[in-house]
Amino acid sequence: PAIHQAITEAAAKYRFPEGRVFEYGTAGQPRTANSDLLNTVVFAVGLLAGLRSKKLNGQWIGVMVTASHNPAEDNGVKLVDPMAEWETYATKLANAPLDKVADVYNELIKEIDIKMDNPARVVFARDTRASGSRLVGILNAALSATEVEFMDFKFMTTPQLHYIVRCKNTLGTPYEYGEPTEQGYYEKLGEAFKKVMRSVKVQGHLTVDCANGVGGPKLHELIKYLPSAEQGGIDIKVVNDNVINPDSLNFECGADYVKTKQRAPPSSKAAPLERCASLDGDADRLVYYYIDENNVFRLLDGDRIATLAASFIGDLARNAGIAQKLKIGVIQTAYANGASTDYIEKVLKLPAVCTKTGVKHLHHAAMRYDVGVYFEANGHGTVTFSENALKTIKSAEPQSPAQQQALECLVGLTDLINQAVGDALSDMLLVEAILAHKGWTTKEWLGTYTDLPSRLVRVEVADRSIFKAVDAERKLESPPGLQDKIDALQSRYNKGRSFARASGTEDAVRVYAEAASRSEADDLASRVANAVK
Ligand code: NG1
Ligand code: ZN
Repeated sequence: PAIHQAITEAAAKYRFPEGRVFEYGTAGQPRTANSDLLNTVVFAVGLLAGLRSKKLNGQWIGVMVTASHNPAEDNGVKLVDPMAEWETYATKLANAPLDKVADVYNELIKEIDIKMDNPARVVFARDTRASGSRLVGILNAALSATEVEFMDFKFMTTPQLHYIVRCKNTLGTPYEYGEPTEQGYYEKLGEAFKKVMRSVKVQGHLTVDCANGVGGPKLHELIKYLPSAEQGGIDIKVVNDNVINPDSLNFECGADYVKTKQRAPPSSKAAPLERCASLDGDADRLVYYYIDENNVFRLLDGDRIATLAASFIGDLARNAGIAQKLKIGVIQTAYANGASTDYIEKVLKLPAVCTKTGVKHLHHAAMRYDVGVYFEANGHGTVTFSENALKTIKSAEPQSPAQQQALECLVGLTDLINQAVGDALSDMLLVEAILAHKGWTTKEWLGTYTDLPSRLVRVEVADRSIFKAVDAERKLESPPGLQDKIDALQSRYNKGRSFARASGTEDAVRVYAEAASRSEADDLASRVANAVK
């Protein structure tokens, strides 16, 4: 009853967003930061996070306030440990009129069967968006009203918050993940990087575009824990690290800009062949690129990071003499370039699995392997190691110095890679280490296979809910007949592949097409887009 009262009083400060219905999408982010909708959604997520923690007997739950790669004026909120059925609970809470929120909260307690005597613990953080402080205040109000123990980690990258949650929940168990502090994160990455780099040296320097987001200050901090260039470490030049001007966030820079525009940020001063990387606004996406000798932009996206990591870990497992004991798999979505899938299956001889869009699906599929390498083409991804993999790697008896070296490197990788979630800073260190080990420049990395030209178009439709996808979102079962048209179209092109699906984050349908030549890919994309309209 006290909580019911407190919720109602806290909720009375907000306005119910007239005429709008909140739905949980691919990433569960309603977007415009100043809308009443977002206030009530954040309040609902705060209430829900406490319930979820109680349900899990007081496990720490994370709440991140960010809109990732989206414009500075947007914002959003995500639960660090998402579960499909909790999305429907969030929807219920967020759509309740404010004077009824406490009633819905009570109904949920019954529906989910929550023991209210259990402790509830929540950590939260935010990116650098101006609206973040207001939204964190709302979270605070929801958590206070429901008597939840919480910690505010202020500014953090999304993966840093995931790291904190994992550390807190494994403290005192055999799976202890690390020190649950921001410094602990840097120390862990720094130590692991040194271990992986023991016998090699990074060539040249790396320019990192931080999207003018929270990744900028955090990268500056991380660098303090890395070996200097003289010690064999990376010579990192940090650019687009302005977090003072709030409008510059993701503006003409960052991983999403680079991937979708297929060009370097206009502000880039990188010379030809210089190695460059871009993070997104909350530093959970990473892409690499360079300008070649002919001034042509060359992108190394998530597919490239996945193939690089899978090939390296496969080699290490063989060199360590444990290849037979580690089942390695690569998880992609339908947006992965067909050439990368071919390369994984035919050259790396590893299984390539396709899942629905959204990292929760990829992460889940990755967990079915001892080593699960998963990346979305847009640069979000990581590598997971199963319990069996960790045991195998840590207990293997090396039979030669070469085996020992490979094993030590693998051990280092299990610490270097953020296994909780895709992490641009951790992925960046991984890529740098692999390139150093292979002695590769970005040009050699790009040379492993040739991407098929591809095109992604966004099609505005009257009602995107009629587009129902099946087969890992590669086929449409509704509207009737459309898939047959797409099949017929793609069969006319050399290496043609195309699919359409409703976006989970935008009110639009996305059409993807690839084919043997640029003109064929463009043509196929526009014909399929016309069929969708
Ligand atoms: P939607 O809008 O459902 O296509 C987009 C990205 C996903 C993922 C989510 C979450 C593409 C084609 N889609 O999803 O990969 O990153 O946003 O941010 O890039
Ligand atoms: Zn992001």
